[in-house]
Amino acid sequence: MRLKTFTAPSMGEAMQLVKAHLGEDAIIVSTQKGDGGIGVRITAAIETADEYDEEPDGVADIEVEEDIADSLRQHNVPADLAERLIRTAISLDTDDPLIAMAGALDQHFKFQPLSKITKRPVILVGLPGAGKTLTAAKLATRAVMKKKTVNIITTDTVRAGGYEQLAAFTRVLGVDLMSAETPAELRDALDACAPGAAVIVDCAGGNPFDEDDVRAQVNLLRAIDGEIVFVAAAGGDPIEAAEIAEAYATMGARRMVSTRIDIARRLGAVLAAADAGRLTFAEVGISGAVAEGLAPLNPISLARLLLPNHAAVRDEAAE
Ligand SMILES: Nc1nc2c(ncn2[C@@H]2O[C@H](COP(=O)(O)OP(=O)(O)O)[C@@H](O)[C@H]2O)c(=O)[nH]1
Ligand SMILES: [Mg+2]
Repeated sequence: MRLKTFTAPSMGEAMQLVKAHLGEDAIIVSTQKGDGGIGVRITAAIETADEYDEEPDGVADIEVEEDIADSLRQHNVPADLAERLIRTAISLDTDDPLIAMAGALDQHFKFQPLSKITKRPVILVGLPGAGKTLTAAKLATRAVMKKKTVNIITTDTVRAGGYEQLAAFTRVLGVDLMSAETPAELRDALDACAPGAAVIVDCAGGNPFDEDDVRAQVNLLRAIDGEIVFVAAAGGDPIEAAEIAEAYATMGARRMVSTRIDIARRLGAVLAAADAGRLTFAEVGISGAVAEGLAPLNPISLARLLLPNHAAVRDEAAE
């Protein structure tokens, strides 16, 4: 398989580039907005000659279908979502399970990394222990490494050690940390941030099924114009993850960070959450370390996580 990414001012021009470079048989794996929201970026793939097998028509399709169905089952992806993904994967008419999986993921989900966090404050919400504070520290580290000014506001003032945990990171990074308990304090803290700074708001974990908790969280979220990002640890029960994601989507979350992807052995809950909450995949937490512990997700990297043996199997076959 050959993968190539093309950037052009419009979809039509990008498609022309794909055809010119990879030919008519190219399969579109993902389409995204270009950098800064300008233009279009298309990733396309083409199977290389040595990958064509000599099996009769239809056999390869069945193998792809089986590979994808097996991996979705192993990951505990809910049956209805798995069925939709398999149907799309088959329709792409490719012999390569990785391309089929990536293409299906691209059609069913949206992907947009959190790299451009300077415009609106990024507000991290989710269950207690989801990984919000570590994600805030990772985002701040990334901004500092790019020499951007970053301010962090924590609303986790009640829990013992809530502030201290973050302060330990921000001291090392030399980043300003403020705390805000009420909507008015949150507005004040935002006003006090450095002009043009990237702002990250680390929220206290709440219970999305408790009316009082939800009201308090929503009041804080409404106090400022921020991008609400749902943070959830990968693994666990897919149905439960879907219900939690839906609850946070109702509170205004549009993107999702899945943490502890390095620990999780089944990603059904991650897919089910994004599907139920119609959440855009932003990033994944790939380690407990602050530096380099966060990675953007795209259809291909997610497909690789779901088909972990695929690359190894193909490499073996090529030997
Ligand atoms: N291995 C690993 N650990 C993580 C990751 N994200 C968070 N953690 C750990 O998960 C625990 C809870 O994280 P924390 O940020 O305090 O959660 P919060 O309650 O949502 O703020 C901590 O021990 C973190 O170090 C990750 O991506 N990988
Ligand atoms: Mg926290």
